[in-house]
Amino acid sequence: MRRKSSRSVSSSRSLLRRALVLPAAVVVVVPALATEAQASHQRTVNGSVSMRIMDYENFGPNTVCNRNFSLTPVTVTVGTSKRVAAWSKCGGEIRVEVHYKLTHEPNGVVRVTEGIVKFFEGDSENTGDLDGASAFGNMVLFPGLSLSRNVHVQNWNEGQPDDKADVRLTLRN
Ligand SMILES: [Ca+2]
Ligand SMILES: [Ca+2]
Ligand SMILES: [Ca+2]
Repeated sequence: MRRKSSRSVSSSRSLLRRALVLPAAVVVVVPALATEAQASHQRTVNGSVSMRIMDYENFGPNTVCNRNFSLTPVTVTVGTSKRVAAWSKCGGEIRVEVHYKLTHEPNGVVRVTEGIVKFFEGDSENTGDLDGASAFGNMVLFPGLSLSRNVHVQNWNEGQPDDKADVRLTLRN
């Protein structure tokens, strides 16, 4: 049942695929060149965060919080950037924040820069007492690609190693 016309369609699609450096799965869902051009000026980044946070307690066992959540999808227009922040709280005294900047570069690439995880510990979960921070390396998200970063932070400021968090950030363009 193969026809010559279907073969030529698939070969032009593979040219397009090479030109845009897109994986096949993405190209297949795009029905026409007009839509392709339209889609290329905006990219949406999805993602998720998982955190394992420990709150040191003077008496009794330390509190451990396992948090897993999806990030609100962020759409970025080509040539522009958006800053993103997400956080979780634990044990009445700790707040862990993840910050980064998304920049939509040409060819659908989204670059993740200025990534940092901040560890706050104090009188409440809303404390401004920043006791530790870890920067994470830039991520280059090609269209259709997912990348993850694992980041450790702890209470370096007050020398309490049982106040800590292990954060995994996953982003998909
Ligand atoms: Ca504590
Ligand atoms: Ca506590
Ligand atoms: Ca503190």
